[in-house]
Amino acid sequence: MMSSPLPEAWQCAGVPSLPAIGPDVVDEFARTIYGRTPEGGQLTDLVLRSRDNGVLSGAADRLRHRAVIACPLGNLELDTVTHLPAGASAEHPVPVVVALNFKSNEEPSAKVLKAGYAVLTVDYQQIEPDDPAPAAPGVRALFPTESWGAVAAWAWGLSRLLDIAGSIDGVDPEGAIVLGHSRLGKAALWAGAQDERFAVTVTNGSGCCGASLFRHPGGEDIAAITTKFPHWFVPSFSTYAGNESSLPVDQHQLLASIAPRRVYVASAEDDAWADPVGEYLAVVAARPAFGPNGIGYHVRPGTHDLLEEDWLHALDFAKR
Ligand code: GTR
Repeated sequence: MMSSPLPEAWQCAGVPSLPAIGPDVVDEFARTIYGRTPEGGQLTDLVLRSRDNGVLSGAADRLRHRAVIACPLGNLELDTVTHLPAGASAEHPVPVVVALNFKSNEEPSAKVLKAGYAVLTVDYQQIEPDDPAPAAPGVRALFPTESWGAVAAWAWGLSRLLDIAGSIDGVDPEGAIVLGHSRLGKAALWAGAQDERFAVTVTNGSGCCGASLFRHPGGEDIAAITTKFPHWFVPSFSTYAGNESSLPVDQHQLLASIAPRRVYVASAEDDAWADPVGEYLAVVAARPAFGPNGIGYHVRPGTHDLLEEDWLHALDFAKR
């Protein structure tokens, strides 16, 4: 689906070819950019702390849980919020969107819930602090593991949210959507590529190391992202700064690696730092890997944000 008319300049830009996608492609992304998300992390306890009826429209419901996840070197505790649409119950569970959030469990809009999905979310920094030298360690300190960046840690957290979804009455973990914006859109993409339980991956405004092509010039590049956010990736990723053409992969291959599961990419016209043209070209280049309606895209007017309309377009795609 290409839902908006595209700016004319985009239509003549180059589309890279899509190499054959083997099982080793995801390994290559792990080795080069994100680091390998380790196996493990077991949900051992889920305690309901509060339940508020009617906080949104009608009889929508909001559940707050404390989840305990046992990791090899200790426990991680998460304070999750589950937004249930009206009518969701143990007898009538609804599909779920799992999404990390920036602002301590912000609310999805009433229209999002009306679309019939539950939304399960947690503050992303409860999983891993977004800091090159954090005051308190995150989940990466709870694994005796080699190298994985914060984006991979957040992707790990998205998979744990899906584990949690399976223990909440009213939520059906089958057919789950993973969704994220910006740095959390990078994490959603990496989670979708690694965890086959996600039926639909939605990456919004994810830019460099998200949906946009490294080899399309414009916006943030490897030098900028690894200088400002060295903790997001494996340390050796910075050796590609200024040398994008030597990377063994590009982001259309990551999108394509998710097929035949489905992917939705969203851009904003004035989000130059995320390079919306590079995001669009990655979608076009990845398309041969997908069946009809396997990959969707929209670009809307405006700047870098995850708006209600972005949610609604993505959920509309997911329902097809
Ligand atoms: C920017 C960063 C982007 C994007 C964004 C965000 O500063 O350069 O890669 O992730 O932050 O997360 O809002």
